[in-house]
Amino acid sequence: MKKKIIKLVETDITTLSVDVIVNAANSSLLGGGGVDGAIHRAAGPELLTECRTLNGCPTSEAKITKGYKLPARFVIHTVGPIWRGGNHEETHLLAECYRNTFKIAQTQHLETIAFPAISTGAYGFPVKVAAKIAVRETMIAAMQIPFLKQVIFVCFTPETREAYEEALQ
Ligand code: AR6
Repeated sequence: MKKKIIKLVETDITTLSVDVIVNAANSSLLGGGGVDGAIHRAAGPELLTECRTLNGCPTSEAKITKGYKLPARFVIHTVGPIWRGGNHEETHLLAECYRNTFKIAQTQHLETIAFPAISTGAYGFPVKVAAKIAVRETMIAAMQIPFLKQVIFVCFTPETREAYEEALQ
């Protein structure tokens, strides 16, 4: 059953030894607060140096870099939508973040991937809606990518964990 590849963990995403961790970045790709800040701190300054060569990233798209000092081999940086009430294509744009991230993972043959709850912090996206999108897009990706072994959803708050548990039911 494909659902089995999904795992929920409550930890700092920068501690995970997976093929790739996903960064909830902003369109500059030059760092910020939240999970973005934590990833840049843990990866070290070489990550910022590589990010500077990427010329930013539009909302809903994704770009890959090396992981540098992280235990993860790579980082896929994606830019989630800012929640503006729900009538500005937010759900579509967030789904695209997951799709574009999985596209890169497939091209690079990455088998284990860890996601933060993209857009649900500083960008204000309701976590219950976001968790449903994350789970739905992961189930679709799991059917399309035969070598995908594990998708970890990092639940940094108890509310986030509850939202993912509900979405998985
Ligand atoms: N590990 C895992 N999850 C984390 C960590 C961590 N170390 N730290 C925070 N979270 P946010 P956004 C969770 O705000 O909403 C940045 O400044 C957090 O609890 O990091 O997409 C960027 O540069 C929440 O559940 O990302 C952008 O400007 C989730 O990660 C902007 O924030 C996402 O919260 C992006 O906002």
